[in-house]
Amino acid sequence: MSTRAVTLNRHILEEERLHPGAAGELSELLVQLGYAAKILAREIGRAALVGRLGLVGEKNATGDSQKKLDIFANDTVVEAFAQTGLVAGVVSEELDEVKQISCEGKAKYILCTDPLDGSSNTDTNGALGTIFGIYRRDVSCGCDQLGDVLRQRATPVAAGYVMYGTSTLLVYTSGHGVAGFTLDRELGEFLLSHENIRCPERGRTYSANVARIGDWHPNIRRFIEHLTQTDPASGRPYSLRYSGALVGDVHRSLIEGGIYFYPPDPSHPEGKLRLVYECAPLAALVEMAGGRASDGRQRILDIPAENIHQRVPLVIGSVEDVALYEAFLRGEES
Ligand code: FDP
Repeated sequence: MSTRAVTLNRHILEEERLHPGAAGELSELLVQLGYAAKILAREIGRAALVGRLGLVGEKNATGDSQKKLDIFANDTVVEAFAQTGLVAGVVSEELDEVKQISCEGKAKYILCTDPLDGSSNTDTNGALGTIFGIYRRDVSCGCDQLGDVLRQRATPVAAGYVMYGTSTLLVYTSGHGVAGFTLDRELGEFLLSHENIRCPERGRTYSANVARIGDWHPNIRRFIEHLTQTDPASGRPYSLRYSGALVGDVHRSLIEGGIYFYPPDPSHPEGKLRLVYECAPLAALVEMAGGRASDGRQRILDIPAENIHQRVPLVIGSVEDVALYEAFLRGEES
């Protein structure tokens, strides 16, 4: 291993130097995220050996059954950020309300997180993730963490995900492109492995739970028929790839191109995925890499949050593939 390898912490510091007046606070939060990710990678890896698989017997804020790993992941991420004193509140898939942490002026940030994305995969050794968006709050509004979250519509100051798959990968943006870091377990360091990630303009795969196709808008069914028709000149048919973890499927689309979508259906009339801590952070990251994210009609990052667990439809990935989905949904293609 060469000492020329760029560690996550060095990369964070180098980005901080791009802002001469920066106080290093965002850097501190990103370092903590890296630390939490290492703990989670270790515990997910040995969960089957230490009795940490399976259900707790409770439902979380959005009605999903909670797994032991959900709770562990939530506690780990919340503690890692709370320790810094820089975070006023945390919104998490696993918490009913905004977790209030501090009202001090120093606490300039709000963390929105799905600490364990794809938790239906825990007991089958499938891909899992942690999604995060760090937002700057309006400290002049006093101690109003809920208001701070609901006022957020702009791009987070930093966003990304950790993917616990065949390796552990941390991918983030803080407004200077998108970079990915692979965990070297022996060194205990995340090392830069994916520099300046750009999402290809088109892909050859689609990710969706097509078991629900009968419940989707007929124009979405037409879109799938289009993707699966054979037309070598335009790269069709697209292959279906669906991991059951949003992070895993978005990661594939980010690296190789392609599209992930979760449309509304009768069981999820507003869509299934959560705006504030799943869709918006991933949208910010994918857009920074040159991709696109919408609810099929409008940009995810333009949708106002009405409540912290709000659900929206999500279409995300390569710019041309997402634009084509939107055109089909509008009925402009058939
Ligand atoms: P999960 O419920 O297992 O946490 O975040 C929600 C999510 O997983 C996504 O990661 C995933 O893409 C989707 O839901 C899977 O939903 P379906 O089982 O309905 O396909």
